[in-house]
Amino acid sequence: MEFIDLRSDTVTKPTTEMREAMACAEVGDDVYGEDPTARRLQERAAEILGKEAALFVPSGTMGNQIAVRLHTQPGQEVIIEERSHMFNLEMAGMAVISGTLAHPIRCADGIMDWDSIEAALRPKNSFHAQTGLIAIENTQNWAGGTVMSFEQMQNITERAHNAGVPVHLDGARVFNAAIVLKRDVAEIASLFDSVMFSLSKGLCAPVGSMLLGSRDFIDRAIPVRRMLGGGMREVGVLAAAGLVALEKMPDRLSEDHHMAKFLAKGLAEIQGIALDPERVRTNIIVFDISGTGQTTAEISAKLKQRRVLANGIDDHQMRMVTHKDVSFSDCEIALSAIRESVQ
Ligand code: TLP
Repeated sequence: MEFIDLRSDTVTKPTTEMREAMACAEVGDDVYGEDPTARRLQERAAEILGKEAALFVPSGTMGNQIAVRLHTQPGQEVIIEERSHMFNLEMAGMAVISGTLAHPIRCADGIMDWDSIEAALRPKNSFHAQTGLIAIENTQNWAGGTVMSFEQMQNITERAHNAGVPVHLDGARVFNAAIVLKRDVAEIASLFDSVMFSLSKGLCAPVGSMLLGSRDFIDRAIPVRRMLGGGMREVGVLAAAGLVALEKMPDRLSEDHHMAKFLAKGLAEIQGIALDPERVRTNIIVFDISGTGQTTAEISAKLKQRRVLANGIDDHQMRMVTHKDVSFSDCEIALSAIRESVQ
């Protein structure tokens, strides 16, 4: 049975071109640094993002957590938005792996601003854990794919650097942000000490993310990746798909944004759903279903019976994500299914 899967852009299947590239990939043992395809992917990612070096990692979570480990000392704090992936969905990794404490702050639309960050910065004394890192997520997933402006990123990173605090970008969907901001991803990446972006979300690769930073940062990231079990062997079969993702897929992400806008407009007309479609700028829609008198779990179950998959992020808020493997007509079907499900 075919489902219209709006749970995430992580569900995207690799393209035919990716599968062909995987089948023919030149490979070697990457733990010895001998996989030519993984090396090519890393070089191309560094080039495109304008960073000195890049590292292929199995997941975005691992990329983010390596960054925390390298930027911080045990006993330090990481300032982060309350709805961020690194705070909510990475299994308290920053505490377990790096001995750091998340210092979450709540900002409108999940978009951090300098005033809120400054208020959370710890004074340099012997009473407080020191701030070791600021982590920004752009686009911001759980707040509904919201986008922090270039100027805001510039302001935050500049002031953070003046305060001696590094800034990491969880740019799982940085290519989506770049489209909305009409900026090159390299301009965005240049502001940050390190960047993680995902190949396996809207870019449709089956597996993998990239961690980027200075040459020294990436040299130090390699043993941490190994410690976390991310040293991979003939990984060129995956990197080959990653290369196609990186070279060919960013250009089509705007289609996902148009589709999300279309879906959001339809959703906003349904009684019991609270959503401002004007605020949907990328491929993620988060909407409140409290007005239907049902929980997200109930609605998800009804949608599933109608062959539409979508999950709640809590009891009241549902998330729908558009991607390559759904179409405008799928969105129309999903809208009918949700109309029936909320009644
Ligand atoms: N996000 C997934 C789920 O884990 C929620 C999704 O379906 O959106 N940063 C951000 C902003 C993310 O959205 C995700 C994954 C990650 C990091 C982690 O990437 P992976 O899943 O590769 O570890």
